Amino acid sequence: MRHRLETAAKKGMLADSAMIAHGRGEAYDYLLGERTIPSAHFATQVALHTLKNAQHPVLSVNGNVVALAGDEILLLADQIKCPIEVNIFYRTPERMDALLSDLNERKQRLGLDVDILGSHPDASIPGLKGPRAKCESRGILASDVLLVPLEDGDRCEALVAMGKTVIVIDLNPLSRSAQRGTITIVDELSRCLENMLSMETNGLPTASEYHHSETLQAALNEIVNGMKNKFSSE
Ligand code: PTJ
Repeated sequence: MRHRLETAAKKGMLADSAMIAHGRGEAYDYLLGERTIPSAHFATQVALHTLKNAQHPVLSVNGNVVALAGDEILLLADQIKCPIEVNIFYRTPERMDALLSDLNERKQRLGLDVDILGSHPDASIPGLKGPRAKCESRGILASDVLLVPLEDGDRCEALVAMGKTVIVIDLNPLSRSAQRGTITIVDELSRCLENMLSMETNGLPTASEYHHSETLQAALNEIVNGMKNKFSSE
């Protein structure tokens, strides 16, 4: 995963703070035992059901997401039949170009027919200032359900305030995005996407069966209980 980020950084795809964000994720992943915990597996099932049943689902991606799991996000968009929108916090024309061409190369290699948006922002997310508010009217603005892996807290809040169902993937159950999202999957991004791609899609649980605060508490409990028992059996 670090190597993927190094390669992406050389191509100009990443924010300067991408490695810091990744390091925070790695730390939480250690504490969670580098596995998909049961509450995250359930939240992933609910998220997949919600995406599949949305009117206008969109997968929002940033630099870290394209670098770590560009193929998987394209495969998921293909499965759900929805667009991907490149929507980055530290927006520059150079980074947008690098991310859009990386995704388009992957799409061609995989032979997929997925709409990749982000190059023509003609709308903005209310409540946010500056370039990070930019989005496309036929993408994020029109969406009813959004997948936002590794999202920044402000943007997550602004999207929820727009009335969207926001599905967050974040290893830190205490982050503002994890707390403010509608459905939060406390899992590592690429592991979560692989789970979604291989999941049985019949009989998935619905959003009415998902309990947000219990899901976040379950992740914290895994961390705390895992610590308690760590050395007691040795
Ligand atoms: O490409 P940009 O400009 O949109 O910038 C992207 C980053 C990720 C740099 C930016 O959004 C950022 O600074 O994010 P934060 O505020 O550091 O938040 C990242 C969150 O993602 C943290 O809570 C991490 O624990 C979590 N995280 C990091 N890597 C992973 C992860 N969660 C799941 N899987 C990961 N691989």
